[in-house]
Amino acid sequence: MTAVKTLGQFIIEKQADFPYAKGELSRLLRDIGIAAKIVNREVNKAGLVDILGDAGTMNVQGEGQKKLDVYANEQFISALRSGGECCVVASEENDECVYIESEISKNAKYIVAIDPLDGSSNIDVNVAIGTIFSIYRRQSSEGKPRISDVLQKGREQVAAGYVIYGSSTMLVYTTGKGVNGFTLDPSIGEFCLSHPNMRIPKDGKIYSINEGNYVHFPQGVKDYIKYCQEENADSGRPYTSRYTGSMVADIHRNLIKGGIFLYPVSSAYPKGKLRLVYECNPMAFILEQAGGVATDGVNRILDIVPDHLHQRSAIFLGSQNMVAKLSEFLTASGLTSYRIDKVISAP
Ligand code: P6P
Repeated sequence: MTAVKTLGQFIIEKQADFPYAKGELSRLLRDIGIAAKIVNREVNKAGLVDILGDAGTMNVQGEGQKKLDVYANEQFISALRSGGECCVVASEENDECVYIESEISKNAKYIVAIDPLDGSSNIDVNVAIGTIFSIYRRQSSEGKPRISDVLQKGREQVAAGYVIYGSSTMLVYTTGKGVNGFTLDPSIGEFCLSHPNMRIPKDGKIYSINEGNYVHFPQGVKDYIKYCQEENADSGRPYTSRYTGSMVADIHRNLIKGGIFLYPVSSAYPKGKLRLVYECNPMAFILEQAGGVATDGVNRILDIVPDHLHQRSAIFLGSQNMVAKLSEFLTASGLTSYRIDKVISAP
């Protein structure tokens, strides 16, 4: 019986990976873990408490905010505010950045970008939802943090992770030295290491895309979908189509089993639907650290310079060989697509 290793123990143990760290990042990750447990408690009883249904407010995306969205946002911001290690929170649920200007945070050096409850349209139908977070070190040296501290390239992230509230609740994160997964044990109220050193298979047989938008997809994406659907025993095709409409759930499954997640541009979302700063970048960092690839079709996601906080991006990420095959179709259709051989392979 191997000893249980909690998230807290693991974070402290790995702190040695950062010789100059004085514990701030460790405490920041701990604060996020605590908020995740609080949100998990409410997610698990959402069907029982009058916490469902629209809160009547709209977020910056013009989407109806469900009460659980609002609650989760408040919990993460509150945990980050009281933890003292974060100076700015950029949240999907807030039009503008939330600057943390408390006495305890006056020397805080970290920026957190977060989608507090992604996939919230699935709350009412009991499909897995998630939290996605991204952590940067502030670049400005003094005074009020600048928006440039928030709009950094994804490759500047010092950590990224997600929480999936599903059949079990897991927290998966990276600090740039591989990916590790922790499952919440409700009997002790701790996230325990359950998936050490997660690696996505180089190949897979699952493709995840909302095929309802097929007619609006770029030709190369249409061609790739048809490739996935062809009968070819040698390559295990037709592949399996799996799509829940919850980015965290779809990517978590593909990370474990191998697969590709695609959200191309469409007529409804000419720049893509998913948000670069707090959805695409953290997921791209995690997938690359697990040996996968993440691109918008032309650029490596982590190399894109964000223009504004709620900027959207097309995204194709997952198993290297599947993204490479997609890129062949994008190139054949005339797009100067991203070349997988440029990918920085994870350790
Ligand atoms: P569609 C949920 O609203 C979300 O932001 C992601 O979690 C998910 O992958 C995507 O949008 C689903 O979008 O257009 O397929 O419903």
